[in-house]
Amino acid sequence: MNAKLSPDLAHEDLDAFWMPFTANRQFKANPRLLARASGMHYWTAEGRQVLDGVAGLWCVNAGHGRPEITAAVTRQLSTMEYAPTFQMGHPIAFELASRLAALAPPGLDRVFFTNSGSESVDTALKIAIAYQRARGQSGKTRLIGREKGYHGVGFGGISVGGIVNNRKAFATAMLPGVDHLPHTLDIAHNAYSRGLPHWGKHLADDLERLIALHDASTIAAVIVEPISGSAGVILPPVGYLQRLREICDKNDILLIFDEVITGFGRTGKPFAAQTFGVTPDIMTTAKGLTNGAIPMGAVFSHRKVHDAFMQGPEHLVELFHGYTYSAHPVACAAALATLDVYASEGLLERAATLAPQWEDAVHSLAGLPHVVDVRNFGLIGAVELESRAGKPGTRAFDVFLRCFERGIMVRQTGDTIALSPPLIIAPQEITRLVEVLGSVLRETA
Ligand code: PXG
Ligand code: PLP
Repeated sequence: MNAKLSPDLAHEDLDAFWMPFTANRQFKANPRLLARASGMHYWTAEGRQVLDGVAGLWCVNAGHGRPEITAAVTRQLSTMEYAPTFQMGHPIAFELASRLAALAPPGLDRVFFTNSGSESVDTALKIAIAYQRARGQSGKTRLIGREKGYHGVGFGGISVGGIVNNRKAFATAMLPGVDHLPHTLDIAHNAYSRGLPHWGKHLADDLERLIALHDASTIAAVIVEPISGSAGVILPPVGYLQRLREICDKNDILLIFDEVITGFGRTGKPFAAQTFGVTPDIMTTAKGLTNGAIPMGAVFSHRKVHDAFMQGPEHLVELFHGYTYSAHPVACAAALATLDVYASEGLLERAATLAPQWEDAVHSLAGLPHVVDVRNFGLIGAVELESRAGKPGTRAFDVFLRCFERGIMVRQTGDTIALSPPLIIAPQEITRLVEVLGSVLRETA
């Protein structure tokens, strides 16, 4: 028998699941259980409808319960549920890689499959270091990340990442030879910027300082999120990413964009690299690749990076890396169906169309109690609240809870409320999302 989905689960029934990134005891004392989803909505175990303001966790870009994806997954499960991709192949893996290569920024047309964003990041970091070695630069092993960066939870990802709570318990276990750029959040200069902030391009120049300190001959790659989501929506100042690209080029350092959140239409083009007109050497993705239906990630490498590996004897494995479930056939089927939905409904460009209404809507929250900043880009929004003295995060958590009770799902990180709805959102749903959030902000002390 399948587990029952009952609204009156006894407390014991919740004990065994050690929940990720959750205050387990607080949650289990007062659980929020989701039972069903369709389109823009979840339904709770009690049957209450909740408007999804965060696309699950930034992944359900085409909305919930897409029958095209369900059908493709079901068909694949009954045709071939699993096939290895170590020294074997299956056709839709190649088809998917080609489809993705065609969507990617110019040159990024070699695709390595993973099962999550964290695995994509681990893969990209390993490719970067092995690439330098493959071309005779084996001293280039250092990695440069950024303060407040989120690159998943693998040891590689937390090492280049810059979120203190994700790192401090593991401090001595992290990768050696990692340094960090400063983050680009500066409320004093940039509060209430509409779209990209204009102040802060010079923060990219810190990369030159790190290069002077460590020497370019020791640095393999720089990894940044074009827009960071997890740390509370931090935008790149105008010109900042271009400047990082210039400095990397000048110093023969690879630039990796972590597009796990920004990929697949969130910024109004397939990838933020295209929106911002800056092409990285490696790009990590996951989430929207399968609309969240089946776990999958993909790492896009520039052909020059890939080709550096293809030099030795042809019978040898070029990259000693891969996952049992790399290019899992069911995930490939889900991804192909997802790409079809995105294409037929123009969803990878829809955020650009909605962006003006979205920007006005989220900025209408400026001036409400405790709001200190509002940020937006594409179909991403954030409202930053002043922290309660001595109790950081509690104000935004209260807002999150009240929003859920009022029928909208938002995401809280620290004292920031983040919004990233499915790209199918209707204009009147944008209005409703922001109205409910606004009324909750008005009544939260
Ligand atoms: N890189 C980036 C830029 C991410 O945003 C990951 C890597 C890791 O992906 P996986 O699939 O291993 O979780 C992420 C994930 C939030 C939130 O609310 C963001 C993520 C995950 C969960 C919640 O901001 N990002
Ligand atoms: N641990 C053991 C003992 C294994 O045999 C394997 C894979 O064969 C792994 C971990 C890695 O699992 P995956 O390939 O799913 O990442």
